[in-house]
Amino acid sequence: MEYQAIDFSVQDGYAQITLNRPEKLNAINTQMRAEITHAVRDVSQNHESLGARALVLTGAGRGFCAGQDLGGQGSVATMDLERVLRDEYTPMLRAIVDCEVPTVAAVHGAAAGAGANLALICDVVIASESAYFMQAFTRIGLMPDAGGTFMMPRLAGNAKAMGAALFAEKISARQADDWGLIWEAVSDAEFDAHWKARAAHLGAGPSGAYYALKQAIRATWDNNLDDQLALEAKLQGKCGKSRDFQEGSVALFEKRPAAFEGR
Ligand code: LHQ
Repeated sequence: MEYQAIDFSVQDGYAQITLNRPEKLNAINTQMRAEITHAVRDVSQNHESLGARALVLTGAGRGFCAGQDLGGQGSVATMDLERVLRDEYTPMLRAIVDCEVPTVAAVHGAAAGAGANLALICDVVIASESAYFMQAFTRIGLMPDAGGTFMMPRLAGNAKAMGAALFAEKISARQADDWGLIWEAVSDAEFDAHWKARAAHLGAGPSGAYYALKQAIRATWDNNLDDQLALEAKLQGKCGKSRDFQEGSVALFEKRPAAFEGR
């Protein structure tokens, strides 16, 4: 697939999807959704041959993403939102959640509406200090979508999820960090180097263990304790047979960093 609305690259052991409609604050249109979905599935299925043990989502220009492309005046009136969400957003969000490598949203500037929730559904969110997250929906007479009503209460609790949705205010990166919405907020000056170092760390990591822990942590939302303990045992059983576990345990006793092969 030839990408137009995104850029796609692989470097330092990680793949990178850059939302690339900076003149629209990377607002998401049908084309961008299709391209993100395709690229995420490609990374998930072909991460070994691509040499990518992590996937970063980031935005070109001065922000991460302003959510659904609302087009010009009047153009949303004809849009069938239920269809767009069901047929276009859901497969994209599912692909991200199911991706076999860790997903990292590197967020600077605005992350608004579906753009905020696209970031929040990733496994790790790293934000620059001046970034903000906005459940902008009620400002235009909508309710949060794109997984926002699922992720927000689970990450920040019901009180913050309700307030963020009802008041649709900007939540600063520091606030998002304090609430537990994101993994970390870092200074603007350090942001680029920092998320790249994080991504490269994952890019040199034990990808079998990463995939297993992703499955376990996602499953805990639906499981009871017994189911979760059983799942941990099954997944750890697999990790225990990996070359990376052999290497990791040998390296521990040899007092050197492990050189993981990602298998
Ligand atoms: C935009 C957009 C945009 C197009 C800025 N679209 N152009 C809905 C419907 C269907 C299915 C599924 O889901 C959804 C959920 C949604 O995501 S609904 C949309 C939710 N998002 C919003 O309501 C955010 C709208 N944008 C804003 O409130 C502001 O742009 C923020 C606060 C994000 C940033 O403000 P500024 O930094 O002041 O930037 P700006 O407003 O000047 O925007 C820059 C340009 O981007 C501007 O174009 P222009 O030609 O005037 O320079 C905007 O028109 C354009 N833009 N958001 N969603």
